[in-house]
Amino acid sequence: MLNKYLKDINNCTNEEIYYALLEMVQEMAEKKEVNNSKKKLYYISAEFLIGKLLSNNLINLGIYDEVKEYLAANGKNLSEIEELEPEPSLGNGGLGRLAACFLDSIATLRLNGDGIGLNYHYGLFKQVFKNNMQTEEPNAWIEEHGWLKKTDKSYEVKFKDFTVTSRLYDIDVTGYQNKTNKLHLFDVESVDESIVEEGISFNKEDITKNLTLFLYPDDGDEAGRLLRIYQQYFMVSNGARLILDECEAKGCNLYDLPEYAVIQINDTHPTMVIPELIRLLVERGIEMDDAIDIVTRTCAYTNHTILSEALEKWPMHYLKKVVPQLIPIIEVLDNKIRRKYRNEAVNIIDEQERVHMAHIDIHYGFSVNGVAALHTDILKENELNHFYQLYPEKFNNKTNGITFRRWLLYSNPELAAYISSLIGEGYKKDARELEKLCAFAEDDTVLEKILEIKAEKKKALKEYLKNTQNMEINENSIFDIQIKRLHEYKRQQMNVLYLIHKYLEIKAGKKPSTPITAIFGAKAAPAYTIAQDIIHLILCMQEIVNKDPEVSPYLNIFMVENYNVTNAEKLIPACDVSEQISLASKEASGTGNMKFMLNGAVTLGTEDGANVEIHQLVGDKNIYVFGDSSAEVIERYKRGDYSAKYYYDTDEDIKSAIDFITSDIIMKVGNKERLERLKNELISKDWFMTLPDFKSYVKKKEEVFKDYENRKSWAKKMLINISKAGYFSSDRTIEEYNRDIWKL
Ligand code: 26Q
Repeated sequence: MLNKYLKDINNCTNEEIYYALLEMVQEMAEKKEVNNSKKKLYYISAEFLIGKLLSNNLINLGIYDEVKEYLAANGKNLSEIEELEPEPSLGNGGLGRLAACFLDSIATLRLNGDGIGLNYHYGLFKQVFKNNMQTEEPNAWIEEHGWLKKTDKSYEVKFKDFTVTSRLYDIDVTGYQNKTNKLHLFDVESVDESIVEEGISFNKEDITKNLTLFLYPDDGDEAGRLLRIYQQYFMVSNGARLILDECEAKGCNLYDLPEYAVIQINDTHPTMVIPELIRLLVERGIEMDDAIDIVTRTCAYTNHTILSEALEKWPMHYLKKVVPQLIPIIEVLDNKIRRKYRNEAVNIIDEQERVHMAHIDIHYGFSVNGVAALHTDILKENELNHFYQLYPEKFNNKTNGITFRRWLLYSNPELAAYISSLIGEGYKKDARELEKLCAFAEDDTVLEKILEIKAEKKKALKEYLKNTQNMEINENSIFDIQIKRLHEYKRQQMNVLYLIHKYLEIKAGKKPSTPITAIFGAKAAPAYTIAQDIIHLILCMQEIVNKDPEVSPYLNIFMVENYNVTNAEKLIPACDVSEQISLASKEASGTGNMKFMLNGAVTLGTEDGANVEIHQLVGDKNIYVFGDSSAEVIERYKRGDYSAKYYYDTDEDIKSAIDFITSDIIMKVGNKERLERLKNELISKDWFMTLPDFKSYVKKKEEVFKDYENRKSWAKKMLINISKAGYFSSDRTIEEYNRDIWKL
């Protein structure tokens, strides 16, 4: 097989080998069986953060080892070849990566399900640090030869003042030793990459040219927000027609649509698929009431956030400007609710003429799910309580999961091979078998080997960061890692306040017995000023700490540039301490927490999102939990009496850490405006309550670092974490979606 593509391998450049492998994988994927059963799932999402595909596909097709060995035997190195593959950045973070893990599991479980999304030419921006600040550049990932396959599918999509022609591109999604599904990505034929100016700025006016250029970071200016509506409608209008076409081709008469299709709406971003489908059904001769009923039985909604500012509410005048054809339908949907319930809180259009997208999903879908047990409980009891009272039967929980193919077999083959040698290969198909590892919790040889593998992965990370980011990290230190989008609720600012505190302690002569390396990775939305300020503070501290000969033997700080899937694959296996420190009640689930645990890191976290379930699984001894509970936090918000100033005034450690932000030492490397703004924010607002948790965070962290010294008992914690991670396989999550919602 390989010989056909790699005839004269010795004379091939790495690039030629890459393209040959790509072609081979595509041909093999095409030959795989496709599930053509009657009912199909459509997972519709504005984001699919798929990461590089070559190795993942080789693993799923079962030829990774063979290819790697064949290349090695001919003096070639697969890792070097992989470096040539550009990473598509078709997602912001968790929600987009979840969609990618789900596609992998859907195909692996032989379910009939495809993804529908957009083909952003530059995806999310590439992050470049300059003067200790983030700048943004386009990430061009589409190449002449790549994974995208141009199809003959194309639709005319009408907006108020113009029409665009779409083009569908497909990416094959291989399942592990199984079938192949499709990721359908729609693009605009008239898109024009040349309108991008400096950085990521471009002319926002000409929609026909810019519609699929960029993925929107989770906020934006006025023109940007309008463009986001154009994108959303473009995605759902194409998606809805693709779905109806496929169903009709199978003999569906449209009244029986729910027997042919189930649409999972990934957060509110694709919500317009509901009115759009109703519009299309009515256009095809179905009565409005019937169309509404059909669509309600076809659509299901997943909520990923309880931050009210992140729940999409589009002003009516925006929608009128972009998609006037949906207005009469949205008004009908709203009127029905007003007549039926007479409760302001559940209306679709509010008094300020804003359309609440989540309300459309809940009223006109048959299922509403949260993404972790605590998150779903909070939705039911608080944020969506009015809706829960109306439709208790619609609400259900689906705790997130991750694909073990990418986050263990590929990222950490050393650990995977060792696990196989202990408990066999069964865990690769049934992740719960990892529990068999518990039997080795007292086995010194096993514990030593686990530590050895961790040390090896730490060395590999050191090499990687040296080569790609010119960083010098100490492999004999504790790797303490926080990698995730920059957001105040995730509280990177608390971690950096700790590091300031530690720096001041070391300066005062109190030195940690094992050196600590704190690693961050995070992109901030360009318009999210405080998030940019926090990145600035981290980068300033990196410069100060690493350059100080008194401090750097004991403490180092590194912020990796352009955190993405590819570098997550290197960082996660090397981690000792996994930072999951969101303000309790704010992180819907988190999925990085699961990836770390699977790779033998120990969690330092609040009782939030899926951390709660990790805690229940591993028990008190194998996780470090601190901070106020979600109930306490929710109560404090309700009382509205939180005063950050009080903590600043009454706690010496807090005061000196915060004051350091504007000290002469930082001002030498930093920007006065940014640092003063951040300090002021922490003292006067601190909306995500960093200060009340600070003391217990510092205390817990000291306990973690002390426990790390006892290598054997630490190794046992690692082993228990790995053995209990099976629950977080996305195969389990997808089985539950199918059992309770999709019923394929
Ligand atoms: C909204 C409007 C305009 C522009 C952008 C957006 C936007 C884009 C992306 C809003 C939100 C997002 C992303 C949300 C997200 O990633 N949520 C995370 O989802 C994960 C998967 O369920 C959870 O594990 C995380 O807890 C949650 O934060």
